[in-house]
Amino acid sequence: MTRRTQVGIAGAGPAGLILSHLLHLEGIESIVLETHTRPYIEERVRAGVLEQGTVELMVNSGVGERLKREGLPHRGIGLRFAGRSFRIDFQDLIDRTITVYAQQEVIKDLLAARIAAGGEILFEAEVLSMGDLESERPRILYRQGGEEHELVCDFIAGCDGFHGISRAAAPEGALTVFERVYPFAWLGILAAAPPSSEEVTYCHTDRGFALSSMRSPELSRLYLQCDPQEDIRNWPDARIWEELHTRLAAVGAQELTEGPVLQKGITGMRSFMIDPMQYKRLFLAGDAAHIVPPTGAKGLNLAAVDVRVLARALGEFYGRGSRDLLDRYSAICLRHAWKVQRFSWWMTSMLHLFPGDSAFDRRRQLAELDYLTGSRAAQQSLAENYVGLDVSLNM
Ligand code: RFL
Ligand code: PHB
Repeated sequence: MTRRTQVGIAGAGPAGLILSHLLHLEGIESIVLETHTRPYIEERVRAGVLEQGTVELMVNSGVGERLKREGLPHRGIGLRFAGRSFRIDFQDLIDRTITVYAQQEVIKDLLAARIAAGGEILFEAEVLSMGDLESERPRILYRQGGEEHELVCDFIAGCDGFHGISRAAAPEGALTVFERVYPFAWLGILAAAPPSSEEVTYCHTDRGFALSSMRSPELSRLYLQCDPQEDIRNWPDARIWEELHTRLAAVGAQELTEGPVLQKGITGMRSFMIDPMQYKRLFLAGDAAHIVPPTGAKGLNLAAVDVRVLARALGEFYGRGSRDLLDRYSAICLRHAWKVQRFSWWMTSMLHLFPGDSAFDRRRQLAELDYLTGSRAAQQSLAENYVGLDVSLNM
């Protein structure tokens, strides 16, 4: 079967769904193709920290009701090192805040809004390839229900994440890749236990990095730095809790509360960028275009920025016939994404134990943390990056 739409979107992650929603508000039609089922993507545990700009985007576009009710506004983060605890108070430093709200809840809210508005999200529809990208009618070949189908569009948005196929649809050599793979991973758990810190808390220790976060007053999200080759079977729950107790310990810190582990997994860490984020009528957004290490809590927020720019550019194209913003899409997004990449790399390198680190390297990290917690200027710099930098449309 051949179908037709204005914008064909590969992937129903945050990038694809926010884009489809914003396009609908601009009166532009789209079809989203998602390889997984709806329950699968609604339960996938991932990010949890929303920048103020992401919250405003959800609220101002009419999908922020539950987020406003159930999201946990946080006015800062915690930092622990050398056995001591510190707070970075964003509200006090820059008068802005972040919100803890699980990525899968963002997905549920967007899906519900799209489906209520008659939007087309095709589940278990796997994108196989893309073609005719140089023409005015690019096409997506996908498989659904055991059969191959074609979607003919004006534009394609590649929102299919890091392991998707859309990046590879651009010809060899069209996109330059910039990459750094880190020599560690995060072992993450979701536990039915009240959070052990009031705010998202980053810990630098001699045994490696740890992070205490949360999803709700009853659910903790905790991470431990581990070897990227680590086998999760080597980490029974008791060992995870013991290691968390050791790494999260600090003077005056709240006691870690244990509870049943509901989910656990290991995620490798990398920085990855492509330039440009566009090939002809294919526009790449979110993790399909860039990956940041999770230490800055940026991935979802970066995806939201990309598609906000893309929706506006497509709005100008269909509304006024102007290609100007579409032509600048990649430059605008990359300028922002590189700053976010820099911040995520900085947080990662300040807080993790790198294999082969010398005593000098460790002392330098501690001096950096000491400087940060002692300088309002340094804290302000962290705060404005963590809460989210403004995006300039002027290039
Ligand atoms: P996604 O979410 O990966 O969505 C891509 C979608 O495309 C589908 N897909 C296909 N569909 C059809 N055909 C194909 N051939 C397809 N191939 C793939 C996939 O099934 C999927 O539904 O990408 P998107 O939309 O760009 O969103 C990016 C975010 O999901 C990601 O950056 C964040 O989760 C990263 N991240 C965090 N970001 C934050 O902003 N704050 C955080 O606190 C945060 N913590 C995290 C994170 C990511 C983590 N993991 C597991 C990678 C913590 C972790 C542990
Ligand atoms: C999370 O709550 O999952 C989380 C918080 C902060 C990060 C990464 C992940 O930097």
